[in-house]
Amino acid sequence: EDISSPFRGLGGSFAYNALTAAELKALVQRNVDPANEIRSVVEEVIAQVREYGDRALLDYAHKFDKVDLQKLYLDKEELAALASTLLPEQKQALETAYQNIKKFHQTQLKTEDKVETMPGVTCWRELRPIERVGLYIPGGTAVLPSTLLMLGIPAQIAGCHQIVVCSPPQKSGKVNAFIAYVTQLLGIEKIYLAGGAQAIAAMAYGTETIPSVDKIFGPGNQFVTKAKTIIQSTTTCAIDMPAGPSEVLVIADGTSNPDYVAADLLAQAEHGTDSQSILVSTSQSIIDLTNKALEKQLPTLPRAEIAGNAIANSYSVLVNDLDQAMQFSNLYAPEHLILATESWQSVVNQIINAGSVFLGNLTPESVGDYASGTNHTLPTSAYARAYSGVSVDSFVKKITFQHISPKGIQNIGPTVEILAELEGLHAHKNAVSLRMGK
Ligand code: HSO
Ligand code: ZN
Repeated sequence: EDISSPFRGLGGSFAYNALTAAELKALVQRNVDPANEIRSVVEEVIAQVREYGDRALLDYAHKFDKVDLQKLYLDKEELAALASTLLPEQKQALETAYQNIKKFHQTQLKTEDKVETMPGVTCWRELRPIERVGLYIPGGTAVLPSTLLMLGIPAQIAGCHQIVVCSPPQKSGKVNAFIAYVTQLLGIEKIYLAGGAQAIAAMAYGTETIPSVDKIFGPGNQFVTKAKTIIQSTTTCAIDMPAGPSEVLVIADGTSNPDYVAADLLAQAEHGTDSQSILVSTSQSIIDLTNKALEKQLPTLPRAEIAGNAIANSYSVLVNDLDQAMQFSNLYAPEHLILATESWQSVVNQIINAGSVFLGNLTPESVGDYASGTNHTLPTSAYARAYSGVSVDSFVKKITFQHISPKGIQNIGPTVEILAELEGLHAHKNAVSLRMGK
């Protein structure tokens, strides 16, 4: 932290009415590719993993994770030994989260009705799991076992045949014990010890030890994200979504509690110095009180330095009313939106762009991050304008089917014949005419 400019809460403060259209656009702009300069580094990592497989992964573990691995995975027994070190209340908390997330995601698996578009012409969709999926669970400054729950549970519900989990090894050559316990809840028997861009390359191309997959999920640092976008455009392996720094937008009015609002802004800020915590309020005094509460709460946090930097890079926006707040929020398209107001019901319908929404003064983002049931893998960097968060849908394909009966071919045949004719595609026309008995 810079001692010449003591922490005073949110770094920027704007008034919505004073902003020009161009200023507004600049304010909601996130740098969608801050990591372009690391492309060549990541391309080199991918090339090494393709060429040398396990050997490259062991070398990278030595170089980046500072550990000499004997093998590139932990098996069921090793995971069980790690998991056994958890306290009973820790196991209980992970189990409660597991149950809630499972309950919520199970309802997403729906069978669709068959539709008879014309007599004898029946169309429908059926779900099939993506066969092989790869889940990346970051290590780094904060290990996130909750992310394994958020990705593993929908994969399990979807019925994916093979779930490959990669996580960077700790200096002990193991993974965090909480992650090990979650593998037990999910019935996953192996964790592959690979991190960073090299883990993504391994799951995309496969190595002697790590199987290749059809789709890769999970957050990560700039190197991981860059690797995901590269493999998405150069292989048939898909990815969940482009991931940027995490963000929250809190809408507050005279009915908000500034201590709660500050706590929510800090919860987001402690993820990383590049996190964004945006406060949009109808009340200047709530903004001032929130900044005071930030000053008070920040020094109590173990990750104060990270959170303080993120808050200093964030801002508040003063608006006339909740309608204007929603206009700004929809433009920003936040990953997380908190409606910290008693009047949340009056604005819910106006939400157009957001990843996940938290309603009222007693609903912090933290509950959704861990345990309420919703998924925390969400679109950042304004991708919420077009993307949804991870769900069971992300782990399935929806295949369309159709069946034509003898009556059906007579009913639909003439339409197809005419359309084929007007496109000049006579083989298309014939495929129908023959079946009509012409
Ligand atoms: N807020 C993060 C998820 C998370 N929080 C994991 C705590 N652990 C991104 O949505
Ligand atoms: Zn979080």
